[in-house]
Amino acid sequence: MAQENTSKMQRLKELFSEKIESTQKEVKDFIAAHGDTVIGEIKISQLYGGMRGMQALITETSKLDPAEGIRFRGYSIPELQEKLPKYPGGEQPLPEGIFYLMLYNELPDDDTVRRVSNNWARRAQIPPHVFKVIDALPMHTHPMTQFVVGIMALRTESEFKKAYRNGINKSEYWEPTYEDAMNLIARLPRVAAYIYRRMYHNGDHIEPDPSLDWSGNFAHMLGFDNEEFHELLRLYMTIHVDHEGGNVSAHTIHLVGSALSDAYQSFAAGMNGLAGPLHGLANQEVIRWIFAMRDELGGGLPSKEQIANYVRQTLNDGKVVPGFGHAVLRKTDPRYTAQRDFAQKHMPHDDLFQIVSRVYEVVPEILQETGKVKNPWPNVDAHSGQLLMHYGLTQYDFYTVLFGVSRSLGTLASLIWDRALGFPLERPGSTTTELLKEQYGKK
Ligand code: HAX
Repeated sequence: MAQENTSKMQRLKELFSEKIESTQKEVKDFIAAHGDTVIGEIKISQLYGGMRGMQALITETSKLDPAEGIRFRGYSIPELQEKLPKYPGGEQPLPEGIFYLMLYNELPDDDTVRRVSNNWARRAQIPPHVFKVIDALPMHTHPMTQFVVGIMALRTESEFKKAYRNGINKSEYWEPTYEDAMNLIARLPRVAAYIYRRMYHNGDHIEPDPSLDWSGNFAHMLGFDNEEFHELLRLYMTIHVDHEGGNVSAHTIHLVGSALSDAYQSFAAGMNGLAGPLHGLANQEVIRWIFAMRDELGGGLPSKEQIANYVRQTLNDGKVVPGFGHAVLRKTDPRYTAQRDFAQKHMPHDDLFQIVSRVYEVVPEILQETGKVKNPWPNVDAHSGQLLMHYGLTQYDFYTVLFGVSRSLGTLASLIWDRALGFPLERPGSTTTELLKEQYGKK
């Protein structure tokens, strides 16, 4: 039995290894032919402005178009909702499918997705010390901190770490990275669910059900066995996977990985970035902001005028309106639209959905009035909390952990490719204001 399991896992890995050589050649030939081509210019304002708009990274798994939104290996979210395999009787894509697409650059069929599901289920064993380490943290530790601690505790299992110590040849780096990435993806839902049940259900933990798909099992371990919630989580886990390479979490994982830190170290580093309020933590901040507004206005559905006043107050207090704006996008985030469609189908009369919809009607115009916000439209985080609330996942401090579990799929697929393509240590140059003034200040 153990032998049969190993050979099934081997087949997915062999399939990937077959892709490497041709892709390496493609990239090498392209660099040889076009390596000196200039693709843009860098302005001084970009150095001070968070490098917006600078093309500086190669990330194969997805590309973000400001006017259109995210495409994963060329496919938009609505296209993936149509083309990716679904759970029997379900309508939402299985995240196993988008992972396969990102890693293999091919749309999987039902059978392949089942193999990915089974592969992860077989890898999902967590060593007991990981739970002990999490249990040692005070209960008021933020769930994202517990998540990062859990990931670092899992690092005892790193295959890359062992292989490097044993002197692995650099041409083989991808292999233990693949093992680490697959093991980590398989184990993250269990770690996340453990934190959730520890914090909010008196440590009443739920055993995994390996017969379920990856996100169905995650929902089950969180304590949600309603099939509609499983569908929501499949959608959630699919749309949060990746957002090209420059966002804080993906970029951090890529950067730390370039030092040949293993997948556990790299992913934990990225999760600390996701935990920032301008990035993934915005999903908890949206709900906190809406609840604070509702409380201040005495409950119920606020009028458009009341919302407008509250938004203006937020801006006057020198705070951001969470869930709105984006560093790259210049339209309503298609990930927001996918969640809105889900709400319209499954819970059109939900109270919180009414508020989220009304906020959408009011906020963009006010942000536009400021004259400085480049994208007044809602991003992915403006909607996700409402959907989770509807099904009873009300502990919003936990929301960024869900985002983090999903983000493993895109960023770790990228990390495997980083090692397969032999990407070097990332080390851009920096300069000083004094030097810039000396060089360019007199022109
Ligand atoms: N509310 C108030 N002010 C905002 C704003 C918002 N939602 N979005 C942008 N601005 C402000 C910026 O703070 C900046 O102000 P200053 O010039 O005074 O510093 C100005 O408008 C220009 O910013 P920008 O160029 O439009 O946006 P950035 O690329 O600098 O920042 C952010 C992009 C996402 C960080 C920004 O829009 C923001 O803070 N949004 C709210 C937080 C949020 O929802 N974050 C999640 C983003 C999606 C994501 O990563 N999810 O994980």
